[in-house]
Amino acid sequence: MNPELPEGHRSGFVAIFGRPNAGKSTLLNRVLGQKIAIVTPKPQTTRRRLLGVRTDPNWQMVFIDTPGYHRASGLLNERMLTNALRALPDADVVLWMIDAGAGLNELEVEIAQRLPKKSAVVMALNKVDAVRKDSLLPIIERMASLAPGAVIVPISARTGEGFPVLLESLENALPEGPRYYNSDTITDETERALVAEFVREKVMMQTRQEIPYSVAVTVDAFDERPERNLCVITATIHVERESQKGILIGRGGQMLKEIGASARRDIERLLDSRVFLELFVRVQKEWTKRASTLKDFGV
Ligand SMILES: Nc1nc2c(ncn2[C@@H]2O[C@H](COP(=O)(O)OP(=O)(O)OP(=O)(O)O)[C@@H](O)[C@H]2O)c(=O)[nH]1
Ligand SMILES: [Mg+2]
Repeated sequence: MNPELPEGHRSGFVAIFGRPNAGKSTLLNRVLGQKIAIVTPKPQTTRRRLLGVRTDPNWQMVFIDTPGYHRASGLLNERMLTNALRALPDADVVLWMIDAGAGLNELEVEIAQRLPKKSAVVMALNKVDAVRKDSLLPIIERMASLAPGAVIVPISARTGEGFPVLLESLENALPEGPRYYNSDTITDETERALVAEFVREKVMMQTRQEIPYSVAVTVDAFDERPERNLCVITATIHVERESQKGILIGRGGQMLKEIGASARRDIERLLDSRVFLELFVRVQKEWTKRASTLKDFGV
């Protein structure tokens, strides 16, 4: 253990687990006080595990944001479910998020049985800002019966309501341990990988139906020019069909221009630099159905 750490220093891995759209990635960004995880109103936004670290003088929490659990069909969805479940065995604490507007059903009963026995469970009842307070009690009772002994905290990841209580509950659930990461580490993701995700977020926001789920983004060039406070980035948006490419580019390139402009704003904040972002669209037939392309696209 690092000798400068206070006695009783706590640390551990916190797996953020829940259905698609429960607000897991919103919570991760709140934990970190900055955006690294993409968030959209559409379910199944997060495709793979994403690590975020928060360090306090007395503790360090290593959060793993995961894809939402669901009944998977299709290779991409199955891979996303596997990515979520794989985070569980390593978790000291499972932070199970329930959307107060959606409640829980048989799927949660099944999930409760899959939780690792050795992990502590903290349940967050999220989006309490969006529902009537008197609808919460029945859900809390069901949550308590699903995971006896779990701490239950009503929160709003969006407004921050209840968040300090949640953080304290997580701290109490951590075992004693060392710092696993430097105190200034926020994530182990590369800037390139975060940039690709930020572009994918804007594509998901701007498109409908199957297109949000048919898109992968790769960063082809990432050229930092600190003397000009500029970063020149080229990225490709991969789609499955020619028709999707047409929609993404839009009339006179308008759609692609809007995606680029909103992604650039987020990327500039992330890199704290001016950004020149050039986007291309490319058809990769049936990439969501092939293991090799899923691997190329980091899913
Ligand atoms: N009203 C309200 N909306 C929220 C809250 N937390 C998240 N949201 C919204 O819920 C939607 C989904 O949020 P995400 O953070 O992407 O959810 P997620 O659990 O990561 O979803 P997946 O990655 O698809 O599994 C977004 O539109 C968020 O803005 C909350 O506390 N209150
Ligand atoms: Mg997410």
